[in-house]
Amino acid sequence: MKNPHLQLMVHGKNIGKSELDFSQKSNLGIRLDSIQKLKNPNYLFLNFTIGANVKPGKIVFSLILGPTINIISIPLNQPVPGKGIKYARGINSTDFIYLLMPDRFSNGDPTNDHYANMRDTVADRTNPLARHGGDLQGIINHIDYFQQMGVTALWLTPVIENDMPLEKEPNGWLSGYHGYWFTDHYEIDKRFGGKEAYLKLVKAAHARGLKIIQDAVYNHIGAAHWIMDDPPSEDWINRWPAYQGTNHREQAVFDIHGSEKDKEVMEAGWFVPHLPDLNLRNPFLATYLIQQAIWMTQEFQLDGWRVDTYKYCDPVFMNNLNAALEKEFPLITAFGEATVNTVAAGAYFCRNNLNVSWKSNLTGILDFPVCYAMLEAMKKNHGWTDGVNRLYTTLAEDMLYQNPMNNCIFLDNHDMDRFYSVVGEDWSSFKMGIGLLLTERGVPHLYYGTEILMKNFKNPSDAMVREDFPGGFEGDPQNKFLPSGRTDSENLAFNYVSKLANFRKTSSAIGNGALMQYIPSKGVYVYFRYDKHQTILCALNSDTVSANLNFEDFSERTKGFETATDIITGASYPASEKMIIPARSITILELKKR
Ligand SMILES: [Ca+2]
Ligand SMILES: [Ca+2]
Repeated sequence: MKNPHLQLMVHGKNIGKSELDFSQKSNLGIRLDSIQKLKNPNYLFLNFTIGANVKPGKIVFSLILGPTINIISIPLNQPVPGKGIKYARGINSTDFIYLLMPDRFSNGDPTNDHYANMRDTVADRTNPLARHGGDLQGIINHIDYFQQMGVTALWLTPVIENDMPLEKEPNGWLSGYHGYWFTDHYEIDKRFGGKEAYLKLVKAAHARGLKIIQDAVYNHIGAAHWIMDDPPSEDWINRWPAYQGTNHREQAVFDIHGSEKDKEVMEAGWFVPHLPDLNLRNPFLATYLIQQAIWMTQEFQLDGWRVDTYKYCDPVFMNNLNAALEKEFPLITAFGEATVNTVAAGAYFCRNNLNVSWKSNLTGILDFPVCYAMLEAMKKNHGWTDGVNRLYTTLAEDMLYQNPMNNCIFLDNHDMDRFYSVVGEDWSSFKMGIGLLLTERGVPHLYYGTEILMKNFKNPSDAMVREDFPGGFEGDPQNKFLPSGRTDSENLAFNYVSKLANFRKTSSAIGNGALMQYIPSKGVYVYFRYDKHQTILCALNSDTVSANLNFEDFSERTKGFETATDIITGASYPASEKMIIPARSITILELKKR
């Protein structure tokens, strides 16, 4: 590894009082730099330097405590070949991401649905808030489906162990089916199939050209995390005299007029009472998490990261983590979940062109401002800054990002009302949304089920937008993975997504080209994606009357082209004439010189 340092945290009753013997011959080339002890006698931190010529093998040492001798042996594996570049390839704007929740997608192995020795022993599909039994084998079983759809990367909600109890709360049940409540950072949840199934999934996905994005949470842990039973020191957790929730106001982090108090509450206040907030300024904890991220990336040959609750994390820690990953894996990317309403706020949390005292080094963000703007383009009448003009004005502020192409764009996710419901189950709006998603700048992600018109609002709870994929579970009356199991309109939706996504896969202009957008006129928004090989014209008519598209109005980009081919229908039009863009539609054309 490029970083030769390794910190081992040893945990055991009074282990901090033991004597260390590190004289074993197998440790040749491994230097023990220091031993650190804390007030809590149950921990010992050992700092090693792994010499450049050390052979794969083991780090072996003994801890002698009275009459007891503990011999500890830590495997030191050969690094994965490829110098951190042949794998960990990163996610970029040529990719099309499919976001899914393993518990809700497909149950490929009913033998792992529940374990008697875990806190939550329930797998019950009749309870929307309980675990349902979906797993990694279920995902492996549907790689064909992703490929048909034109997906190039899978983002799974977290796969780390969530050994949290199923609890009855006044507002319903609480269970860790979604994966965001870690209880052991070094375990893959065995109800998903454990490490073996995860390795199998990565291997199967890579063999078919699909990348894997892991979902990380650094802001908090589940209250049942093993560290909570015996914290190395009290300050691993942000503690308050009485419960203090975060204020959720990202402004408090960057506001030049803001107070330290508000900032402290934002970053160190808890997300909810059952998720202890991690003190990422503690150097031992920071090293623990950074080493875990490096280990995961290599062990499972991950391609990219998505980071949950990014804006609530200590920014210095996040920069150190991003830099440490990039040092080992130069192509790796991460996009942070920063739920913000403005471009300036989004830019603050990733690589930006802002003149600010602290600069983030994050590759990109989940682009909420563009998401909200795309939804408004379909839902709201156009006004000076409303409707489709909001999308135009939002993208016009891309100057604040170092590279807006690194941002991830989307129509909904597991924390939002489902897109098809948001647009009133309107087929025209659906096509406009998918058309925008797959042609606008950035890395698009689709939330599972959108392609088969899954719907719902988050009422009464998030579980309503996290329903099981029909056909993913034994005994499902329909199998919507197959055309025969889908209704006509579901097939139309799937085929529309698939057609555009597969076109996008081969389109250099959409994958890597520039964006040029024109000021919308009467609700018609025309933009181009282009590079020296290809020019794509997109015309979104958000109005309720049809409009004329005159190619000459956009001569900066249309000059020299003779035909325009609709990439959905295949029909060609002369680029010398006007074209009709029907009301409430998007037309996507490839311009050609005959
Ligand atoms: Ca299962
Ligand atoms: Ca926090």
